[in-house]
Amino acid sequence: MSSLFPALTGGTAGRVALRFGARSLTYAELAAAAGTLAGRIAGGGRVAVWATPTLETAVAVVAALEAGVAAVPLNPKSGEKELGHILSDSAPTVVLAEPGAELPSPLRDLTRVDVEVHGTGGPAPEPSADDEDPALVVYTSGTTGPPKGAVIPRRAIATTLDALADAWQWTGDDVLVHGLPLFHVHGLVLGVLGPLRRGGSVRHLGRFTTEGVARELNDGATMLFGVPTMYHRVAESLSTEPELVKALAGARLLVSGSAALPVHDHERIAAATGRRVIERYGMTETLMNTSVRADGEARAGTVGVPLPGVELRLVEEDGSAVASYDGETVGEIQVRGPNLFTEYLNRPDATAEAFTADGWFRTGDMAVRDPDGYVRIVGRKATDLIKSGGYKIGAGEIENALLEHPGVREAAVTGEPDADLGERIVAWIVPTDPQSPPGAEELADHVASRLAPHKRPRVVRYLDVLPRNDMGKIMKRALTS
Ligand code: MCA
Ligand code: AMP
Repeated sequence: MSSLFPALTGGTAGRVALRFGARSLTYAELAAAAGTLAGRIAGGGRVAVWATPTLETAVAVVAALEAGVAAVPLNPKSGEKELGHILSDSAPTVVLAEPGAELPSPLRDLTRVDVEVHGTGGPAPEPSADDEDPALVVYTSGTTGPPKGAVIPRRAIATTLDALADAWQWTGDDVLVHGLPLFHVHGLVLGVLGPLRRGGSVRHLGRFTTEGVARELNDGATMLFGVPTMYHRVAESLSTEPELVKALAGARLLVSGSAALPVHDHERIAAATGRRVIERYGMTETLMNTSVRADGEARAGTVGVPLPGVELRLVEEDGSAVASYDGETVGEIQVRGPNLFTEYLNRPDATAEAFTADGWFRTGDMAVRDPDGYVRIVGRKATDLIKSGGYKIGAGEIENALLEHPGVREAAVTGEPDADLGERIVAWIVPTDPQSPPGAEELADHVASRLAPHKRPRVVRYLDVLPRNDMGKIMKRALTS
């Protein structure tokens, strides 16, 4: 197949492709850096990428794609247990990292390749990869067990980014700003590969701040991507940051995704800036499914219409399709199309379970459709999946980590509404010794070090016994404060 990034060899050589803080690369510089690295890794197996929010991560992923080699982005804050699982499951041959970055012990046995952003080599080798070949393996949490690696083929990336270009009138003239992490689809595929496929620019903030957003949008950036927590923080800051109001008012497109944007935050931003945030709906396994279009009506609380090429249906409990778009009948969203992943790595059981016999992917998201086709997400099938700060977090994974603490006899994890994070993680604990239960901070640190800091419980509640039904199953719906 052809390169995913025609602009690397097209007529945009002098244009800035990537900017991270004070450092940037033009398309010509990116082509040289990625080409040099691609030459080193081409023909080998999968590569892990130590996905810090840096220029090096962007160069490493582009190099892997140019070389036709699958990249496995790693959260640099992963705990040892989670990292160990991802490495043994994905079996990368090398790890690509920024020079000087200290890598934790599970990575020290792997060959390390430092990413040089000022390459001297020629263009990348002609990619020999096929459309169906894997481009990325992105780890995503399920309700139980450790995260699964979603194998995302090259055609899914090309398809989703081109569909978004159509929906958002996204061109090479756009300059995107964001502060999203680079080990998930949102920040990496949409936020870095998206601008590069269009021949446009991305400015990454290193870490999200409202000041950074204001600065960049007031200095030529045209689009903002963020999770609802970021838009909540924007909404909170508008009354005290006039520069931010001006910045948002002047942007071409404000896009939110990864979780539901609360109507209250949508309306507060609209009232202060005159601009409506556009919502799009996706998943690691499906990339993007729906969006409000740039020329459509950005109604609060809806994720818009299916993107070009995406088939979407709502399905009743018995598997039959919801017949009418009445804005009331709730069904599970199922999708089909070239935007879908191919499989969960090493998990044929989970892959088979995720699809219907005729190839529809079961998202687990519950929605209604308005008569004009707009999709509104109203909930999730599984209570054991928590969305906090836009991260999907499986309750089972945290429960298992908590149970490894000697002070914990029993544990159950739930999500509770949170104005900033959407949901906050709550751990319900039966302590081994009720006289001296482990403290909340100790348990948070325990989880943060084994898994990742965003998976740590924000609240710990202590019980004498967990509520269970006759079968012995924990009744999570009874766990409310
Ligand atoms: C706190 N920290 C700790 C501990 N407590 N570290 C170790 N041990 C502890 N006990 C550190 C954290 O690592 C972090 O460091 C800092 O303290 C603050 O942590 P936290 O409170 O968790 O962060 P936050 O400021 O509340 O983060 C909010 C956020 C973040 C910036 C909105 O949640 C975020 O980046 N979310 C994006 C998620 C995302 O991209 N999801 C996409 C997946 P430090 O500050 O140094 O980091 S969904 C997807 O891809 C699909 C396809 C889709 O539809 O988009
Ligand atoms: P992830 O598995 O981390 O890729 O997260 C995918 C999930 O995020 C979806 O199944 C939805 O539950 C949720 N999600 C993504 N975008 C939106 C949105 N715009 N509104 C509501 N939920 C969303």
